[in-house]
Amino acid sequence: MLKLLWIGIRLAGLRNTLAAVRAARMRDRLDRGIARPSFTGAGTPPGSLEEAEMRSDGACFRFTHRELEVHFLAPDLVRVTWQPGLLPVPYALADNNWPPVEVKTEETHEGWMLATSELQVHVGREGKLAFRTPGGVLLREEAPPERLDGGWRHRAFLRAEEHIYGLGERATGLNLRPGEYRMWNEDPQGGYTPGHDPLYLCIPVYVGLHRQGCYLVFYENSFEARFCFETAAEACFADGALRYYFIPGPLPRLFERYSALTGRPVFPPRWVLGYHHSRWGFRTSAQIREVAEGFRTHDLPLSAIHLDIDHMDGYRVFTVDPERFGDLPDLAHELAEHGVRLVAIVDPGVKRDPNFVLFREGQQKGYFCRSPDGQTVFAPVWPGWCAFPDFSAPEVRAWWGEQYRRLLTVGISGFWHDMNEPAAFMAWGERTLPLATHHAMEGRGGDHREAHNLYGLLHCRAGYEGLRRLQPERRPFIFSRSGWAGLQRYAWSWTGDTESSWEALHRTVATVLGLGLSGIPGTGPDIGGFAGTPDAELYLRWLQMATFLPLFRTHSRLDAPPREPWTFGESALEIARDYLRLRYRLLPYLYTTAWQTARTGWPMVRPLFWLDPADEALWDVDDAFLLGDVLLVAPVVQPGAVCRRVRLPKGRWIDFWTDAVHEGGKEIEVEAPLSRIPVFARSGTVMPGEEGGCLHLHLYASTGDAGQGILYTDAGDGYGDGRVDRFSVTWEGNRLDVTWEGERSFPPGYTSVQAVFHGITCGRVLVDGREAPAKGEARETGVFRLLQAWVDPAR
Ligand code: MIG
Repeated sequence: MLKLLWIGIRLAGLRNTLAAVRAARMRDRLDRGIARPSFTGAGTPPGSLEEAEMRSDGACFRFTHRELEVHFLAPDLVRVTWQPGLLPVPYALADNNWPPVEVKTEETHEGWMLATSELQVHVGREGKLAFRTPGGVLLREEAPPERLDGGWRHRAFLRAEEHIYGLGERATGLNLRPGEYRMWNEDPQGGYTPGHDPLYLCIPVYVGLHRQGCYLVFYENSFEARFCFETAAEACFADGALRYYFIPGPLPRLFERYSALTGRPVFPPRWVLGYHHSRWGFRTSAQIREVAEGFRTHDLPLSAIHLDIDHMDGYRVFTVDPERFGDLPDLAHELAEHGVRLVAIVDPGVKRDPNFVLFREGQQKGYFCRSPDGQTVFAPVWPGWCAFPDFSAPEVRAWWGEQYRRLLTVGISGFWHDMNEPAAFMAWGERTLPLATHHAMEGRGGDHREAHNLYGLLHCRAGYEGLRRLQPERRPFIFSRSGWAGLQRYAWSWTGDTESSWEALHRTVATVLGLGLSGIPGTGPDIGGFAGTPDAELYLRWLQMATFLPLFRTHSRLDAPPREPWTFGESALEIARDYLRLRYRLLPYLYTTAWQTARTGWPMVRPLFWLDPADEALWDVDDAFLLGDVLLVAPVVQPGAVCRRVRLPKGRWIDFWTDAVHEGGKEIEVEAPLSRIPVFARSGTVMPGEEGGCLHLHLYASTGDAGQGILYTDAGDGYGDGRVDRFSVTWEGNRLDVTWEGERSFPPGYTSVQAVFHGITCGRVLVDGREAPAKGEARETGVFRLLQAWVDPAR
């Protein structure tokens, strides 16, 4: 406690610490009448089914004490609504016109059955629900929901072997069962250790995986909730209607559906996939110049430098300190010449300062959140006392979105949304706005109990929509600390204030995978950990892992020593350089994967069981992941380790470094000296890479393994046409055939093509019937229709 206070004072300053005491007192006064949900005690069941009314897309059922609506949006997507209770404002949902669904209804022994071509929903006479496949296989069975004082308790039976994944951002293991979790976006302030719950980005969505199949459940209810997975899955909500969606597997289909419902992920501009360098504490533009120059002199590629709160004028959002960053437009220009962008932080709190235009305007127009008596709610954050825009009003979102213009005009290219849980300094209790705070909720009205978990989502929506209007020819890049279901439509995220420890490095894998399985595909950690000082080994292991994650960014806390790649000594610098360069060689593959994600909702980073859900040995793997369709990455998460064991899914896997071929479906041990992170490529794939304007087609194909590859290219930004090149790998005896379907010209940005063979040694190689010249291990091929390679039996 004392230690926390000390960290608070050191980071936030004495004035803010004192303000935090006053703020907590005021909050306590405002919230006096509001009971905290306890989620315990007996609830009341729905009673008995009294009336059933069939409708075109489902049915309505009246129970003694409740109403139930079952509504199919698609044959494999059903919405269930238990009332009474306030219906949600559909912030989580994408705009969709679902075509009518053919639903067969039938009265049964137990109650009613509603069936589509993909799913059966059974409704029992006491309010039990069961979800089955068309063949009758039971996917999930639910007890009648219980009504708690204003809220709900919802229980589903879990199979003995059933695993649970999701719930947004969690610092616990990959499989959430057994465990208890809170839904309440929270800033752990200063740093969090593995096991901490909740974190910044909670989403009431999870995937259940068992021997009969898998499914996804999404509760569209933003009130505080508690989830518990023991023998049963229990979800308790503090208020609102009990509305949820059920989607049956398999996994890829399930994420296509979920992202059709809540929106496809954004496709960021290509530069976002490069390396980002950040630190809390870059205090002047001179310092930024120096860092950028350091990257150049040390021959390290760099795509973006981030400006934390230090760049602002007294922490006033959307401003730039005239003394320390007065030449920001020049700086942006200089950096742009070297291909480096600037990203600036945007906190939602607006400093209470009558001389600050944004504050005055917000006050005049009534755009800030208010208490029930109509007073603006203030709470301390970095700038001191702040007011908080009510993003649940469209006119406030429009106004906020307009403000990004100020940053665009000084040369900022990307936006970093922090503190949007929303977080506030409170000496005790919840570190956010008072629960009594009023929110517009699109005119319907609501309080902070309902709006809290939506705040980050709507902050990002305001930013995204503003940027779309301000520069319609560009794809916005926002990454956000908080959010809710649907955040993926507007932003990426990062995993917040991780501690600098081996355990936190390990946990990050599960956190990133869990976010992907919650529909948030673009994320990554602060390389090296936010709070603390990694040694060279921990830093390098973290960097190696993040090379294969969507967001590749180093960042650290104000009190951490500099963490530029050259601060760890010469040999560490060399290794770091190799990985930074590797990242850029992988860009075509990363970009294609991000594009695929934007179309399908599949996570960019996937758990190993994605490839073989029947292999139960993969269900708990939380120290390895798949990146896209080709790569399997097994980071080293132990100090001093020079080798590690890796469980490979079925099929053959080709070592990324040595080209050694491994039989999958079992565990292997591989070398992992400090310079090497174990990585494997799935045999029977084509992975696009690049170097110096040359497109590299990495053919990972051990004899007999067939499959596909894909390459997406476009201008790298904007909404113009893109081009898709598809590759397929087949075998005729010992002849490998690769066909290329796409346009008959070089993809934009490339002037030559090389094929690189992995897992086989080829003798003769014909490209559209002509001998292809060897270029080291590779072959110069140009654009081709058909490549034929004969495996050299002598080698
Ligand atoms: O209360 O802007 O997670 O990345 O450096 C801390 C300062 C506020 C928290 C973010 C962190 C950022 C820091 N912010």
